[in-house]
Amino acid sequence: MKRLLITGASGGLGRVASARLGHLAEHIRLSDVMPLPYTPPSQAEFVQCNLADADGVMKLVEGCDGIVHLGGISTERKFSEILDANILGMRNLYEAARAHGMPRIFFGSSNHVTGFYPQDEHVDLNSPYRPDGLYAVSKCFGEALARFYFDKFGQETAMVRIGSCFEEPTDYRMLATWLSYDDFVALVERVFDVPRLGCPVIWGVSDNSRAWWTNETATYIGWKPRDSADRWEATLKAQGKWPDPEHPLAKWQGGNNTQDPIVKED
Ligand code: NAI
Ligand code: 15L
Repeated sequence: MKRLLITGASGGLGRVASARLGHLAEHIRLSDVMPLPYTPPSQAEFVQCNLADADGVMKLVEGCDGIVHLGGISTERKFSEILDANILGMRNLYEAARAHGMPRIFFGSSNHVTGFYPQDEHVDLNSPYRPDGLYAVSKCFGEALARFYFDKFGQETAMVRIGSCFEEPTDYRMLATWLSYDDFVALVERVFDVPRLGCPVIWGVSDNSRAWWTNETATYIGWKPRDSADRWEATLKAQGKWPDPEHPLAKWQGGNNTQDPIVKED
């Protein structure tokens, strides 16, 4: 690719993407509503932009051949914030992509779109949404929007339902949901390498024995996670991080998010 856009570049995963995806394009355009909290790699430029600003997003996407879309609200917050970043922001991004040659998109969706499934239930790609909060509802909207732009215009998107992508698993639930940084990077590489992507849903999860999700309909992507949360099981047990079976961390796939209150507007 000539130019890859990474949104949400100031966030946790954006930082990983900025540091490790430079080889995918000659130029990297990083963007976020907040300033970058680190020095960008040498071939990268930074454009500060609010995803809710349609004109700003239109300019941001111009000249890009691929987009790793990580920007947005990533936890339960006031609906007005979610609306701006995750709903208007997605609409603005897809309209800009449509105007600028439909660059392929990696969309950072979330496992919370099915957070209200119990942990003993297998969820596959045909299972109905059971979002566990308004943040999760906004990701359902994002997936529906991406699907619509594919069916109507042929816009390709990988809708990646990321599990828990952090340095290491830190609680019982993450033994099932963890996605290592290496596996995340390898998945982004495959999304931009595969000749025909289409618009698949992919569970972004490492090869954890306790995982609840499988990717049998997206094997053509050629992504095989190599890491596993299994080796943290003994440590977490020894640290006493083993919840009662009725605790949300052990009961619901969405864990503690199922208990979040609706956040009041000011
Ligand atoms: P994060 O919260 O650390 O980063 C998100 C970034 O988006 C922040 O830097 C924030 O300033 C920016 N942002 C928020 N509102 C914006 C707006 N209106 N305009 C422009 N930028 C805005 O989140 P993280 O962990 O890096 O996640 C990245 C993406 O992946 C998010 O969309 C999140 O929902 C999704 N995801 C992440 C998971 C994880 O385990 N890290 C799990 C599931 C989904
Ligand atoms: C998400 O969707 C969030 O963005 C992230 O902060 C974690 O809470 C993650 O899911 C998770 O389920 O662990």
